Amino acid sequence: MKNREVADILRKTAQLLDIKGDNPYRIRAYERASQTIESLTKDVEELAREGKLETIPGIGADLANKIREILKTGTLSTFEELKKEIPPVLLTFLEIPGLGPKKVKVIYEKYGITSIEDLEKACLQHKIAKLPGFGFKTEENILKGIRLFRERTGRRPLGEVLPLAEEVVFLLRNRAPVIDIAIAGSIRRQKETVKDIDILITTQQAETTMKVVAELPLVEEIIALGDTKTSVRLRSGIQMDVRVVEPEAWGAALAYFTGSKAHNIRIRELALERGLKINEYGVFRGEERIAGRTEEEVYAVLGLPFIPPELREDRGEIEVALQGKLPQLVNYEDILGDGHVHSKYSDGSASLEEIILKAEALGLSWVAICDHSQGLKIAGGVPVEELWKKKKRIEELNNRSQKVKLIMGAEVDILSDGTLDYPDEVLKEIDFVIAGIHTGFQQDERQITFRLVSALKHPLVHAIAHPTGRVLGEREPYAVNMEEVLEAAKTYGKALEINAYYKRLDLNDIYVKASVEKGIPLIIGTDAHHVDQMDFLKLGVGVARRGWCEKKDLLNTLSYEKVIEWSKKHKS
Ligand code: DGT
Ligand code: CA
Repeated sequence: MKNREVADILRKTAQLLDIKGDNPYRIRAYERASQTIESLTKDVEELAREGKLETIPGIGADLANKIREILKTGTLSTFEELKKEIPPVLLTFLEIPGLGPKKVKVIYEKYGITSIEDLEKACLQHKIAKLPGFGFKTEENILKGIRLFRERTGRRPLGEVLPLAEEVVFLLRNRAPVIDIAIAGSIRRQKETVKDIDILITTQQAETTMKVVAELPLVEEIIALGDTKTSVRLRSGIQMDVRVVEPEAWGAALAYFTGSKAHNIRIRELALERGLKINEYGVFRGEERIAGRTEEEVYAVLGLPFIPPELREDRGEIEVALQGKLPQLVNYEDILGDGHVHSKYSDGSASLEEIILKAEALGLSWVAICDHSQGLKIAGGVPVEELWKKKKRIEELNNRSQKVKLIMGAEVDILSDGTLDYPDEVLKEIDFVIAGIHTGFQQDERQITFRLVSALKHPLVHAIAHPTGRVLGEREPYAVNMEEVLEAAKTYGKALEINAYYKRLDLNDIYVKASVEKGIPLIIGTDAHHVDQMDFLKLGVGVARRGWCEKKDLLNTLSYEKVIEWSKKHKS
């Protein structure tokens, strides 16, 4: 057993004792022991084997016995007894900010509440405020805590999960006898947030492969271990399901587990109309499997071309596929530049030279250096004199650097009244002006929309940065009428950004699709404040593809010369 698991049982025991109202010294002893074991650099199992448990500071004979019991039986009888008295689900209540053991105890004893949903309901009915020692303020805090708890334990940004999934694939390719391996589910569809990691495998040796899965260094806990399906929880807290499928069903399983569910349902209807049956094992006419080996084959027998995973959301992709009118989605390889990178001139960590090197490594041919404008002091906004130095430096570097050109840009703050944070005579000298809202998020819809539309109308502005202002899991979009913003972008011929920073992805897929339909130019910008973050470009391409973007819809696919040409044309 790992130190973490032993510590976990000791901590939960302490918490249940606390909810029960047990002796504080006893509770404290379990708590301390849990913390000690958790922070131990040596393996607790090894210490037990060497008979050295008592040498751990704070672990006396009694606790040493308990630890030996945990190591031997996998649990603790005290803990098991407590679980009979107090529902262990109350332990999750303790993870809600604003709730401690004393309050959990009262809530449970008074109302017998054992689920977060019931707790929320009781708060909304003001039953919690009535309890002794609670009140309306506490009730409000609990509601806020429930929201935060849900965000924390709910969906994760794709940018956080994708690298984990890719590492798993890399490790399994190297360590296990896999033939085919692929990431399925929402990750394959490049959805902005994901619930879990879905992996599909074909192999001749299922048992061996699943053993390797269970022993991956990223795995924290095995939920279920089987020959066809293994579920684990990774250290980062996210669940991963790995399925082994037979080679004849690879394509059918990949299609099924890529989803989305809504897309699958439509596909199934289409199959039924043709007298066929489709499931994760194949497409069947009666008993006979007529397709299943590849996804292409599965779609083909339904009379469809291959539909890219990013489109599989039942947003009209099946209809246009039937008409043979699927969009030619933009590819990562089509991207020639990054439209939004911060340098040391504002709050970025990289020099212009470092940005050029990174761009070269990514195979890009241009980068727009968009540092913050003068008034945004907390983000190192660039004063006008500095801006001229930056411009001169960019010109020098562009004369020297052949492969990668820098574009003299600025991320100009749109002030509360809709005016811009540099005067026109300064803006005139900037080749890519991307305007964005960084303050006054609380203004009403009318004012926020007015600010964005004013910026779009401004003759020296080229684009709007992160148009809705949302930050995944942290900040809702500001109140804005996006229809008006899109209409203004179209009217004035301005671009909207697909901000590719992993927590923004703003515009989202829905607004990207709406922009494409209106013919509004889009530009992907990573908003990188560190060169590593320029890798987020891929996430931006994911959003673009989910929004049905073709090569022509993205300014990033233009050569440096063409972007400069576009920039001049759109500065009237
Ligand atoms: P999420 O929530 O980020 O995990 O999103 P998905 O799409 O990865 O959803 P997940 O992991 O629950 O299921 C993976 C795929 O399996 C899903 O996209 C479609 C398929 N699937 C799951 N449940 C059903 C179902 O009830 N009916 C059909 N037709 N397909 C399903
Ligand atoms: Ca999933």
